[in-house]
Amino acid sequence: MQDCLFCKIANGEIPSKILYQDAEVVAFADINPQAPHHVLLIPRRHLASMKEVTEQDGALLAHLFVVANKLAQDFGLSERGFRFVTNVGPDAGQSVFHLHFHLLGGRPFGWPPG
Ligand code: IU
Repeated sequence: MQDCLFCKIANGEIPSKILYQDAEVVAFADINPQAPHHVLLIPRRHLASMKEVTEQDGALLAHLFVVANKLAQDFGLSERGFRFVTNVGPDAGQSVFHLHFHLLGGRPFGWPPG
């Protein structure tokens, strides 16, 4: 999608620290990390948020979760744990309107989130 920051990151128009990519998904380091490990995982296909996800996206999202698991393992987060979240809309603080999941780890997190 034109003028979408994360589409531009996914297709290499805007540089980022890419940690994983394939035909369907891209994982890159968050520019403003909130934990020792803070990675964003996105589908290449533009979806504005989780609100646009349908049954047809099942395989894509399963794949994205498997990639996230693999990255968490690679970062050594499997034993202590990690957080995997997506923000949807204003109350959740969504600021970029291309579906993305935050993979956060390397420190303890509070619950409920602020
Ligand atoms: P949010 O869930 O929409 O609030 O998350 C957007 C994230 O995108 C946030 O953590 C930003 O630090 C991150 N980000 C980025 O990694 N690169 C950018 O150029 C911009 C935002 I703008």
